[in-house]
Amino acid sequence: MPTVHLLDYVAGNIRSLVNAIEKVGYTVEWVKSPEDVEKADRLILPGVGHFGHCLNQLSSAGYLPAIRKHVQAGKPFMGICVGLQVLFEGSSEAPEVAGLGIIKATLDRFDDTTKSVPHIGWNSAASDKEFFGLRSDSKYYYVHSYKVPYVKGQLEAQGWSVATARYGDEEFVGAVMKDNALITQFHPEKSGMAGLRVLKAFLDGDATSSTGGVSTSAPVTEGLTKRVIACLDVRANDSGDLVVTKGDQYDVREKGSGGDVRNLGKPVEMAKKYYEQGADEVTFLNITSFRDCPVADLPMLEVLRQTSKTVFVPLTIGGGIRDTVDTDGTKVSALQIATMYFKSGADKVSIGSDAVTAAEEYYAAGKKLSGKTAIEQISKAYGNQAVVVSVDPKRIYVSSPEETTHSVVKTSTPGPNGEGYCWYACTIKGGRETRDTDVIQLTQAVEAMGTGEILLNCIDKDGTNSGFDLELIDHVKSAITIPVIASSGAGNPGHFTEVFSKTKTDAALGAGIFHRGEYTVTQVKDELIDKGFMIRQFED
Ligand code: 1PR
Repeated sequence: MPTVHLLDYVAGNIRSLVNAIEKVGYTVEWVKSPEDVEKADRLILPGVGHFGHCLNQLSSAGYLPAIRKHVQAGKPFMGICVGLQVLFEGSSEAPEVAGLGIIKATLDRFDDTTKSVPHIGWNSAASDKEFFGLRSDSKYYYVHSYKVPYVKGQLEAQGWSVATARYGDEEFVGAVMKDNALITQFHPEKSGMAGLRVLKAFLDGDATSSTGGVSTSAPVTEGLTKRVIACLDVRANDSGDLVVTKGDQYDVREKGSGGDVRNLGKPVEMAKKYYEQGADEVTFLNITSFRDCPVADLPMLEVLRQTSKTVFVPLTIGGGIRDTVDTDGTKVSALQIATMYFKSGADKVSIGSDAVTAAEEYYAAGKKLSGKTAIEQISKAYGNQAVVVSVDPKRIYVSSPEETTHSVVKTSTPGPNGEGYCWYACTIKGGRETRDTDVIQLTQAVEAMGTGEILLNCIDKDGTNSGFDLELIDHVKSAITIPVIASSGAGNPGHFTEVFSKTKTDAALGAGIFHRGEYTVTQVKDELIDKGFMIRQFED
């Protein structure tokens, strides 16, 4: 098999890129020193995380001159995400750090006054000239807070062809190419078939690859799509097998005393099924901690390794991401656990209970960041986009706002005694312990710590098939700027339409609706398309 050189400077989920490269018929040779770059024919520089951190890493290992030489010699080069950004002159993310300056332009942050930042999800890379298999009617997976603003003619004057995307009222650079170089802000390895096509065209050296996409003069609807996410709660059942399960208000046992853990299927197979139905992301929540197992043997690591071979959209893993002690007594940090998951194919980790504890400590310290929380450490090492906080709130009803110091919502579904207000209490340990911290306190604290996204469950709604808690979603959306994934209660495609039309949620997640075979992800997306939402369509 032909080879490609991959420069890994600890940039997060490199496994998916390797899987994607192998899927399109190439093998990876690792670049271990600047001399290896000189030997490389095709070179890929992946990247997630912080612009300054990335450049400092590359600089201290002596890679920058070798990369510059490779690109300027016109040899095949692909930069992905921060691997794109380093080719520019600089970024407001780290004004003191200079980029390679091969492309004369700088990056700045998306404006978050009118939209969620980071920009996470599926967007276009549209161009009046197709290159490297890019199609103006395809959608690609982006995750970043800083972008190269598109200024018509600026990069073209330097000889680059440009594909752009639009987020709110900002148009930015999605990909550029010149000769044998293709650099993309999006992640081809996470962009389903559309991304694999781009990767293959680059590796084949097929810069003018014609894909049969839309004629370039066709109108293209640009913008971020609404994401539909499939969530798999995974645990060992009573016979010790790893199964996908699903609770009603977090109770995963069949009704009746001594009921078995509900077994709805096998995690790897189900993830593949949802990917092929068009799920924009797949989330695994490990709802037992597999306490008796050494950390390095966590069953979810193998689930991720297997899943990432066939599922080319982002994978999130949650459950048990916290500092812990291994079975042999060794201390293992949350960052080390997250690293194992990233190396196994996860793109994001989702933190539940530990985030609540961290938020409580943050307020107790007078809103001072300690730098020591799992959220801060993981986001510093892998970027904000790699950290999701999974919130498990439940309603506490009150008759008037004065009855509590917490942020309340005036509710249209009053409490059991006719109470007209409620606040949302955070829970930990899978909903078993309720804390005196509300959902606004929690989400604002974890946003300050560097969380990239909120997975907003709702225990009252979980498994009820009665629709999302719109009041909860509005409440949280109005308090933070990072994206929110609405979760809990989806029972039919109309519930997805409802949550996207009545709230500003960035994504919506379903579990039971898909596992019980009531509806497919495709049916949900068809309904959304029918109602006029911009949605990524699955490409074979
Ligand atoms: O606290 O960091 O170890 O994380 C534990 C994680 O496991 C948390 O994300 C928590 O939400 C999840 N979890 C713990 N216990 C349960 C349980 O069900 N007994 N699952 C549980 C929560 C996840 C929801 C569900 C939606 C949609 N379920 O995301 O998928 O409610 O369901 P629906 O569409 O069927 O209504 P830590």
